[in-house]
Amino acid sequence: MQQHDATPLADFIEYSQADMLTRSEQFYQDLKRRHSIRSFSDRPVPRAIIENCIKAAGTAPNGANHQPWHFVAIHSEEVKKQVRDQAEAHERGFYSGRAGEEWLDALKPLGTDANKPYLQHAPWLIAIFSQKKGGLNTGDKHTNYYVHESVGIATGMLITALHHSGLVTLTHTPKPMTFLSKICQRPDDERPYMLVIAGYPAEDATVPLHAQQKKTLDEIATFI
Ligand code: IYR
Repeated sequence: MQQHDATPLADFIEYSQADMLTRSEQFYQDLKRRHSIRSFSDRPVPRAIIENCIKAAGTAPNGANHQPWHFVAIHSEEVKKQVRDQAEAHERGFYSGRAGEEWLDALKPLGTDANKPYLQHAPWLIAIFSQKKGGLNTGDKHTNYYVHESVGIATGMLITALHHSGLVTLTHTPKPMTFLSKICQRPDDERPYMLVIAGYPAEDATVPLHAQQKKTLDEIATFI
C-alpha cells in the first residue's frame, strides 16, 4: 500500500456475537417504524436536533473524502412559503400531464397530488445539494467522485438520524428542482439533490397500505 498518514482505529467497539444479533434485530425493528409521512404538525423542533442529524449525515462514506454535499436547513417561514409556492407550481404541471399515465398510475395508491401544505407548515425543510467540484477543503475546485452515490448515502443517513431522533420525514424531489438553488442561494456548480421534510406527524397522519408492503428477505437478497 502507498505510504500515507494514519492513526490506529481507536473507536471500534467489539460486541459479542449474541449482542450483535440482538443489536441488528433491534435496529431493524426500529427502522421498520420509519414511514414517509405526508401530514405534518407545525410543532417546533429545536435546531440543535437538526444540526446533530446533519452532522451524522456528514459522516457518510464518500468519494475520496471530498464530502460532495451541502445541506440547507430551512426554518424561515418566508423561505418555506417560497419553496411551497414554486414546488406546487411544478407539481401541478407534473400531475396534469407531464408525468405520463404509467407514472400517475404508480402513484395512485399513495394518494399524492400537487398540494404540498407541509412544505410551508413542517418546522424544517432540509435541501440537499450535490457538488460536482470540490475537495477536502471548502472552496477547492477539484473533480469530485461518485457524487450521486455519496450524496445518496448521506441522505439515507440523514433520514435514519432524523428517525432515530424521534422525527418523521418525507423525501421530496420536485421536478425540475432548480428553483431550490435560487431560493437557497447556492452556487451554479451545485445541483439540488433532494428535499427532506422533517418534523412531528400531524395527529391524523396516515401510512398508505401500499407503502407498508415490504418485499421479503428472499425477494431482496441472495446469499451465495
Ligand atoms: N414528486 C411528486 C410525485 C411523486 C413521485 C414519486 I416516484 C413518489 O414516490 C411520490 C410522489 C410529488 O411529490 O407529489
